[in-house]
Amino acid sequence: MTGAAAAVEALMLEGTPCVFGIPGAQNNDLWDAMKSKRLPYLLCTHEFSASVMADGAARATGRVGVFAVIPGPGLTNSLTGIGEARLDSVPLVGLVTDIAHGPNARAFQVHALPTAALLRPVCKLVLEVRHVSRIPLAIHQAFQVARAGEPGPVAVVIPFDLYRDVWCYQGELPAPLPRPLDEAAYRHALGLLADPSRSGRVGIYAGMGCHDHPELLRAVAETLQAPVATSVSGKGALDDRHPLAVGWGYGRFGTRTAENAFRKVDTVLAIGVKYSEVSTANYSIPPIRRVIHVDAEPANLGRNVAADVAVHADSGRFLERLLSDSAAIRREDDPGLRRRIAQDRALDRACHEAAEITQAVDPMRLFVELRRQLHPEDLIYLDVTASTHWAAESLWVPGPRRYFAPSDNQSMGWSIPAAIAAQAVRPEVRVISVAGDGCFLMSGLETSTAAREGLPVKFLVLDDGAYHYMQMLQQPLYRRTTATQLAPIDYAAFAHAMGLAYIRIGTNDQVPGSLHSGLNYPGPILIHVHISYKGRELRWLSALRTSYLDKLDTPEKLRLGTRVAVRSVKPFKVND
Ligand SMILES: Cc1ncc(C[n+]2csc(CCOP(=O)(O)OP(=O)(O)O)c2C)c(N)n1
Ligand SMILES: [Mg+2]
Repeated sequence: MTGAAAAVEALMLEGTPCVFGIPGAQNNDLWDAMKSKRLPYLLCTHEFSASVMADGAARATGRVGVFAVIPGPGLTNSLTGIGEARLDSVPLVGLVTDIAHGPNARAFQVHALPTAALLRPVCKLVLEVRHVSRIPLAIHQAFQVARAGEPGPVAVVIPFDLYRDVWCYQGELPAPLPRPLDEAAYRHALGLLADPSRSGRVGIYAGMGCHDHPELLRAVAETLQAPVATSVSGKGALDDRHPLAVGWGYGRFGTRTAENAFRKVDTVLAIGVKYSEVSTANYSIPPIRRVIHVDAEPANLGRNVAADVAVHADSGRFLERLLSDSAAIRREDDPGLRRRIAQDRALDRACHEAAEITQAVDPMRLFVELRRQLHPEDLIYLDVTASTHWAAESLWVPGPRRYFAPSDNQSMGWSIPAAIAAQAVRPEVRVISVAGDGCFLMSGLETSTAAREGLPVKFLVLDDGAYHYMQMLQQPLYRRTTATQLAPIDYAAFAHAMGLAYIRIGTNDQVPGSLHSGLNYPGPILIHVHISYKGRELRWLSALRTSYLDKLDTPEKLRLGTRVAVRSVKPFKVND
């Protein structure tokens, strides 16, 4: 078998649903083998999309996402998406073709950038193949490592000439790596949870690591009578309709319900979560008396929030063990807690529903309507827009792996390729992406892929003609905005050019009807929302601002105060 055929067989043995990428002279053998062996592939328009598509598909399915790129520009284009998967703990395998390295390899080959060296800082592991016989083994090892512990991207670097070499293989899958559970630390955590006089009221903070164990999480929460808050990427780990679900983030930046519920919490049980900068609005998470931190990666434990008990464990194994000890940790039914949560959630909802902006669409009006109209199985991909924080606050997510955002690398343009890939591997569900207009300009041409393939993604673009996210960070500190205005775009013409249907939503009144028409259109459609952010309070931003100012030292505060005072009285150019 050729190296290319062996690579494809290995991918098929791993159950790869689709390979995302763009062919080039160095990996045409691989693409040809995919076609011969009927391994599904999806051609994208830019390799940023290749890695992001693998990420989007992985998040939607819980399985390893796969992409294939050429060395040089294909590789460097893909680095942003690999970086997102690295920081957001998403399992990817990248088949990165390399230049030839054998004794007869020539100097100055095309795309001769240092492939493995470029990949190493952004990958969990880079496997360099130097002989055709190693190709399947390296691919299987890559899948194993990508899934193990804290998931992440693994690159398999294969010099192109090896794809054409021939070898005799025995196809064989290695056993999965064991899921960790530090028994001593578990006992310690159990001891604390089983003693209410020490642990008091328990609250659960659930991250992305909980997505594959929603039933275990629910059962543990009910046993402990614990309110459950999630990180942004953990949204849906517990169905938001559950009476113990309090929404996202337990500080001033998340839902009011979570903030209130966690004021009364004495011990937080944080599972599969990293307390990263964005998900804590610049580390402004309130301190809680006792912290039990559970994570599959020991280096994550207690990093930003000191842990009284640090448990190196796979979330599923930890939750299973806790349930097997449920008699020891069971708390009395607490109808008062459930009533308070229900009241706070009703209050949160009422705040979201009040339209505060009338000159164009109020972002909350859009998300409240999305919440009403989404089906429980729908997948929604958010981008790096100011709106992502309104969405996190207001969208209720009825289960795991339905709500996705690029959390810790904040890669603009991510939602579009991620949503297309999700639709490719999950054709039975409706997939929606929500991008700001700035994000849309980064990867909007990828919508042509949805049109070409007939993938009926609903692409929402929130058009405010600007980088509002940057404006809201710049304005209070500099009293002006710089480099934030976007060119006006004719979105109807753009949709037509890409082969998408088009609908525009210009006012709050149009939101229910037009959103309904757009979401129920049978094919891919651009839903162009003329949005205005002027005047809407954003809890995440207020918390971020306070935390930022609190952390400045006195000279920095003085400099900032002087700048703000001077610019407040001097006329200045508002924009750009
Ligand atoms: C690739 C990349 N470049 C720059 C940034 C910094 N950044 C974060 S949000 C943002 C603006 C987003 O604008 P838009 O998509 O229009 O969203 P809006 O906030 O206006 O809804 C920028 C430039 C980033 N996160 N990623
Ligand atoms: Mg914008």
